[in-house]
Amino acid sequence: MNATEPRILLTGFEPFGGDSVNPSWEIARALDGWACEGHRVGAELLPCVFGDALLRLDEALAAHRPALVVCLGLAGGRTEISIERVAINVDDARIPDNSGRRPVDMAVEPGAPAAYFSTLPIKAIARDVRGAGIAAGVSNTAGTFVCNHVFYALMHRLATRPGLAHARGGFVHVPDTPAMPLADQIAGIRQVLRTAALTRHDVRETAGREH
Ligand code: PCA
Repeated sequence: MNATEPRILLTGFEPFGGDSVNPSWEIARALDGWACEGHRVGAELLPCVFGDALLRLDEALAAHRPALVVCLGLAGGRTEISIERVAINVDDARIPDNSGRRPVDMAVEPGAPAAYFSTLPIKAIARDVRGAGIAAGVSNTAGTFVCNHVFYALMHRLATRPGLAHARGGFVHVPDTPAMPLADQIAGIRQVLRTAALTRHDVRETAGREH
């Protein structure tokens, strides 16, 4: 591996909530080492545990020093690849995490801003994934569980750490299998990374909803 090659950090989560697999990690590990538009993908597994997931994220950021970070998580019940728009500074767990932690109305980062936007070109990504024949859309909520926790912490780090000042990042939720077969999910995330690597300015087209 060329040490000067810009890196894409791609994370996935371990299974949670009684599941035996998590497609987010299956996708990330399938793409580990992939050469994407002049970048090299490095995959890392995050625990589905409040706090501990951020320690792993910090280790991964330090190890990869990425130009681009895309964190993946499973959103059971959704049927399309969801490009998340916004991370909020709230932990509010409906179910326990994998260590039995269940924070309610806690800040991810006390004293930090209420929310951060993804710095990925979310609409161009959703458009291009759909163009590849895979269901995708912009989502306006990443929830309040460990995925939003990681998304918020990632964006806070990108916004505040000088060493990460030039890195862009965001979060993508994927459907369960078999709602979307794993091969389609992998193809969809390849397109997410291609568009994210190549596109600096998002397209101006609505992904708005009334509710
Ligand atoms: N999905 C959960 C946490 C881990 C995952 O893959 C979520 O959406 O918060």
